Amino acid sequence: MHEIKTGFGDILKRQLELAERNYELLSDRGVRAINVMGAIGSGKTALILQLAERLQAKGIRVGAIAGDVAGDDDLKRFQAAGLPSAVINTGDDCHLDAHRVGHALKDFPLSAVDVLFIENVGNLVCPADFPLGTEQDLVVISVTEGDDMVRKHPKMFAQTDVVAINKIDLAEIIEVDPQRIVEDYRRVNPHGRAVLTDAKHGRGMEELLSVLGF
Ligand SMILES: Nc1nc2c(ncn2[C@@H]2O[C@H](COP(=O)(O)OP(=O)(O)O)[C@@H](O)[C@H]2O)c(=O)[nH]1
Ligand SMILES: [Mg+2]
Ligand SMILES: [Zn+2]
Ligand SMILES: [Zn+2]
Repeated sequence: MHEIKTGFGDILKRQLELAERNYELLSDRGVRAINVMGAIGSGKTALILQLAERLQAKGIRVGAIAGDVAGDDDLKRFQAAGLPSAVINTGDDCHLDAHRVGHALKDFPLSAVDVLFIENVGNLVCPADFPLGTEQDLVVISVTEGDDMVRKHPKMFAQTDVVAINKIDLAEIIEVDPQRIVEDYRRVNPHGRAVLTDAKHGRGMEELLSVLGF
């Protein structure tokens, strides 16, 4: 991968151009990409695997790119599910960016997929500032993170129109009311859609797919 030699002020502008390029490449190849963001352990990988299974049952071919600081754990989960997949290890960076994704797309078998999930690095802060060139964004939060995730990260939720509130099977146990999270989300993003999910047992998946437009 080549270095981009620019001052800090130029980085976001350059990233926007690269995101635009990714978007064009993906639409030229007929691939619909979804940037899946959310905290560490919120259930991003589990949710992608659940959605992939259901999409494949509808005859839609699915691929996945795992974005992680290090390691290939999520890559192996995608591979075990038979998905064309790749990993982007970001090293020091706590987010994916359009430059890294562009390089990954160059090597990816795009002709083998209709939908490409790009799992971002786990955090709710800087991924909000780095568009990747995907058609859609999805944020996954879990009730186990507490009921204040939306209030603490208004930017991420204001700009993301689909949110999965995951691990609802654990809501009662940890005494978090998912409806509070839904209400917070409505406040920062009145036209967004929140879906309650349990990616471990596969609940809420059909509704989430429908909200995503499948
Ligand atoms: N009980 C429960 N566990 C879940 C749910 N979704 C994910 N998990 C578990 O939470 C852990 C982290 O999930 P993972 O998909 O790796 O999260 P990621 O870091 O966001 O990709 C795993 O042990 C999953 O099995 C859920 O809805 N309910
Ligand atoms: Mg993961
Ligand atoms: Zn490059
Ligand atoms: Zn970051």
